[in-house]
Formats: sequence, C-alpha cells, structure tokens
Amino acid sequence: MKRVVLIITTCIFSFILNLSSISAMEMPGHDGKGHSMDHPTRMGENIREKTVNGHMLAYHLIDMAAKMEGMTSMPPMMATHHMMVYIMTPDGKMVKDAKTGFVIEDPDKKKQQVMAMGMGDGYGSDITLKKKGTYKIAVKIVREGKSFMDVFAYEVK
Ligand SMILES: [Cu+2]
Repeated sequence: MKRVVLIITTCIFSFILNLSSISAMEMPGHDGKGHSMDHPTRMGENIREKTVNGHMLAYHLIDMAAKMEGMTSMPPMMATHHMMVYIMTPDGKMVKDAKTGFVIEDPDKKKQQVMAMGMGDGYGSDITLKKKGTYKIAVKIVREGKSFMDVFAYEVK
C-alpha cells in the first residue's frame, strides 16, 4: 500500500514538474513578457526559411502535444503546436515593429486565424494541427504601412 502511494505521488510530482516547465515556456509569451528569456535559442523545429519582400523569414514549430504525451490529463482543447516566425530586415536587423498574423487551413479546408504576438526576437502563436495531412499556412506581415505574405504547405505526419 505504501508503495502504491509513493508511485502515485511520484507521478503527480512529475506531472506538476512537466506542466510548470511547459507553462514557463509558453505562458509568458501570451503577454509578450519574458518570452525571450524562455526561448531565446529558437526552440522547436526550423520548418522553413524564406525571403519575402527582402525580409528573411525563419519559422520554428514547437510540438507541444508531443511534449505532453503520456500525460493523462492533457486539456482536450489545448493547442497542439506553437509557431514562431522570426523576421529579419534586408540589412540584418530583427523586426520588432510588425503586425503578424497566421491563417491556417487544415486538410479539410477549415481555417483558423490568429494574431501572432511579439515574443523575444520573433512573433508567435499557439496553433492547432490535430489532423494528419497537408496544411496551408499563410503568414501576413504588416510593417511600415506595407503588407506582405508568405504561403506554404506543411505536412503533419
Ligand atoms: Cu513564442
């Protein structure tokens, strides 16, 4: 009986640890504060680099669902991923004065539209990529009165 209690306690403890490390990573981003401290090294997979309108765009995708895997109490409505886009000007400066939004069309053509928030050196948002298949991701950036767009396909396997 004692052993069972110990195992349960250990599970709960590791769950709390996991949860707090995830929230430490993600939550500060929602108010834009402290995020640069939390993922300064461009966490996640670098899924795309592309120059549009002279600006270098680098995309990083963090698979939050994978981090949560094995946890029984994952909130069902939680976003599965966190996508960041880092924008660099033609003269090599990180852009911090843009408005950035994502429009993501899932394999069934359902759209989700989110505003990305400034986080550290980039712009990010939680997104949901629950289904397998090819997503169409459109990123709109407005800067100095001009807007430009990058559209690409991303496959969830
Ligand atoms: Cu972020």
